[in-house]
Amino acid sequence: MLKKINHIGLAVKNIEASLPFYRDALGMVFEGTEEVAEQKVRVAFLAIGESRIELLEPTSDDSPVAKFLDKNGEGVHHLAYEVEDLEKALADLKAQGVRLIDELPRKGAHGTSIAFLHPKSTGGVLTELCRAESH
Ligand code: CMX
Repeated sequence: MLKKINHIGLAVKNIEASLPFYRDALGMVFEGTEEVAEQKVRVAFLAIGESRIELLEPTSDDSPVAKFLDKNGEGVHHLAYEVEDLEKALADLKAQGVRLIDELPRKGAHGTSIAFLHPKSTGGVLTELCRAESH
């Protein structure tokens, strides 16, 4: 069902303040920023080899990422796996009793479709499934 890890999401207070570490000190390739208005976040992608990290910055005080930062501070927010067929993956997981946050895919960054699984079913790790490109 899974193709690979697509990205690891890290919650940060401010993308610009976080970039010098990831882009300059670690030397990851900065691929730009994008606002995902529907989820009240601005994201930045940084690539290293096949892997990427996604910095998530809240765009308002009621953003879910703002709530995460209040509760936990900066740190790992979610793990995103890439799947070929997102609807089928969600149906299969639901049939196996996995609790879904999103029953239907929604819009992620870079034109992706994404859906989150509930941390209660994943050992506390917020897990995203994504389909890489819009078909
Ligand atoms: N890690 C672990 N647990 C988390 C969590 C996290 N990052 N975020 C939320 N939870 C827990 C909550 O504590 C809550 O637990 P309880 O049910 O025990 O209280 C549960 O998950 C549900 O959280 P919620 O906030 O009550 O549920 P919502 O449906 O309102 O929102 C979610 C869930 C995950 C969508 C939202 O919290 C969130 O993080 N949204 C931003 C998602 C994001 O990163 N978007 C950018 C994606 C861009 C891309 O990747 O393409």
